[in-house]
Amino acid sequence: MTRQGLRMTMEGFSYRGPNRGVHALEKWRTDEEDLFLVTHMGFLEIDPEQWYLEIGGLVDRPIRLRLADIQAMPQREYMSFHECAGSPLAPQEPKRRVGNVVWKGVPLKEVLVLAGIAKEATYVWTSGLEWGEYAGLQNEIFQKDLPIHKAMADEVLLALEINGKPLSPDRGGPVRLVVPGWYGTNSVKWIGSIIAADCRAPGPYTTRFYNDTTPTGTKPVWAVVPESVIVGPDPAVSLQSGTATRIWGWAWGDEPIASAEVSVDGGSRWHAASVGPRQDRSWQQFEYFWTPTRGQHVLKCRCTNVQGEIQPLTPARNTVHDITVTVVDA
Ligand SMILES: Nc1nc2c(c(=O)[nH]1)N[C@H]1C(S)=C(S)[C@@H](COP(=O)(O)O)O[C@H]1N2
Ligand SMILES: [Mo]
Repeated sequence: MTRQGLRMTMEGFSYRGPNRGVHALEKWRTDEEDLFLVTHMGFLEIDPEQWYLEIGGLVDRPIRLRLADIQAMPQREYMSFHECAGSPLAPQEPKRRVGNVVWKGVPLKEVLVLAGIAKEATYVWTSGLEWGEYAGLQNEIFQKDLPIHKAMADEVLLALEINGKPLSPDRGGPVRLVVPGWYGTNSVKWIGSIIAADCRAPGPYTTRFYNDTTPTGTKPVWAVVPESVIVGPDPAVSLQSGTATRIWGWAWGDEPIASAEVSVDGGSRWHAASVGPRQDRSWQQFEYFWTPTRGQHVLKCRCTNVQGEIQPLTPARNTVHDITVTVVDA
């Protein structure tokens, strides 16, 4: 049965982000206008009055919730970095589409409990309501899955708000899934159905795309691995020799970041940077002071999480970020 009250406002893959890239990310909490937007098959506009969420599969009581039902449930706020994994067609290419925002909504767990999720359920499938074409595939739904331990985690939300405002249509409103700590691809926008299951979802967005090849098989693109970016200095502005210069940026990952390092010579030597605190799953600030000499210099940053995982120098979505700065005589 096709749903009423849905309209595609733009078709096809789309990416929008700040013109200055990561150098625009100066605030701890990213303003929405500086937060990237991604969609595979198009943007959807949903009439909130006609929207509903179906919860079925391995549950005791399949249910249908309207927007007012969700709004009436207890909500929580959660700060989290939000990062796109990059193109599923080029999974090793770093894109650095990231921000740090505050979401508000109803924990997914609450609706799973309301529907009486069965003991046999090991995965929760979530799908968006849009349709269209992506990478030569027609009429596939945007369906993702979460293993039960993450689906039942307190931070996973059916979000109604971002940074204190209702979600816009392009942001996935009226209700979207948010999976803090995991790559953006898992945070299904325009959510319309939830299915409890005992296996992974079979569609292209969980099998063909967002499933990295490893030496032993494949690995779903789920938890975010450690990553960091240099926000300042902005390489578009030249620096002054002999002047103390702050090199700073953000570091994040599903696990907290324990340390960060900066190199000012293209990666020959690394210096410990100071690392700030984390709130919920926010990003963490790092900084290092450097007094440069005249010329061009390649600056790099990298971070390590509490498990000892470090960013690689080899091609990867979280490969070490570098910028080239020009230093002139003061
Ligand atoms: N329904 C739906 N949800 C989706 C997508 C999509 O194409 N359709 N794209 C995903 C991807 S790849 C990312 S990175 C995030 C982007 O969320 P944002 O546009 O709010 O930044 O949404 C995810 N959720
Ligand atoms: Mo993405």
